[in-house]
Amino acid sequence: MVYILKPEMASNDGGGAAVRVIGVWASHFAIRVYVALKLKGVEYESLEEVVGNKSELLLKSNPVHKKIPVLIHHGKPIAESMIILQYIDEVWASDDVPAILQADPYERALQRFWAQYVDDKIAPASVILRGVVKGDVDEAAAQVTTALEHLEEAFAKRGQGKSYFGGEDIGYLDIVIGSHLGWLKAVETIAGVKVLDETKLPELTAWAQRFYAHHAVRDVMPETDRLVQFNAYLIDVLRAKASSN
Ligand SMILES: N[C@@H](CCC(=O)N[C@@H](CS)C(=O)NCC(=O)O)C(=O)O
Repeated sequence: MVYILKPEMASNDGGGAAVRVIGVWASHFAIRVYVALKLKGVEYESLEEVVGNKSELLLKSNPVHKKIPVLIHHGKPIAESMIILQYIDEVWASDDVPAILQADPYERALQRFWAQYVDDKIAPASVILRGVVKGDVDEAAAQVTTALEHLEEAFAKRGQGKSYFGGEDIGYLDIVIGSHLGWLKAVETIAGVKVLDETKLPELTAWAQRFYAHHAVRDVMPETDRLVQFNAYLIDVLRAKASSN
């Protein structure tokens, strides 16, 4: 069972469930953590942050970056989504649960390379296309297109007829790229640019459909309309904060 609590309701660092996630439902960084826990079959308590009003628990748990997501495992906080994914994979490792990272060191290195590439290129361009951060919209659109073209090629080369980047099941890179899909779809509505074009990206769009349908993903991937609404709300919150400073 998944419990939903407000951060203020969480007692302290040592309280609550064994596994807690401080996050925001719409955050692609947080979605990664939810998907990884679901893939491993780990029950968790979801502590939803209020946008624009960071909880004491978040500030205490991630005092350096003050960002979500944070995984709290038996009271111990772990920050940074990609580090959290690796932690989850190491802690819940047995023959009965799927592995997130592949066994082969070279495959692992490739997946980490592409995961970092995705966060360096897609995440910053996406917030420009969403109007959350100021920047050159055409340049941002071109950056996303180039990144997706590289991923299309990488999937065709690495996937070798497999369903996912991770092979027959989703893995590290699937989770990292897949977490961006909701916002990429929302960007198409918000900015009016086609980013997931199936004629240009046949492998990637087919992979995206499989990813969305996966049992660990379907319940935590927000609907595009909700993300579009959330984006407008986020922009309002940021504007109000900027004008009050
Ligand atoms: N590199 C971090 C990025 C996390 C991040 O940027 N989180 C955003 C929400 S999507 C956040 O907490 N922003 C609040 C802020 O920047 O103050 C990760 O992978 O976890």
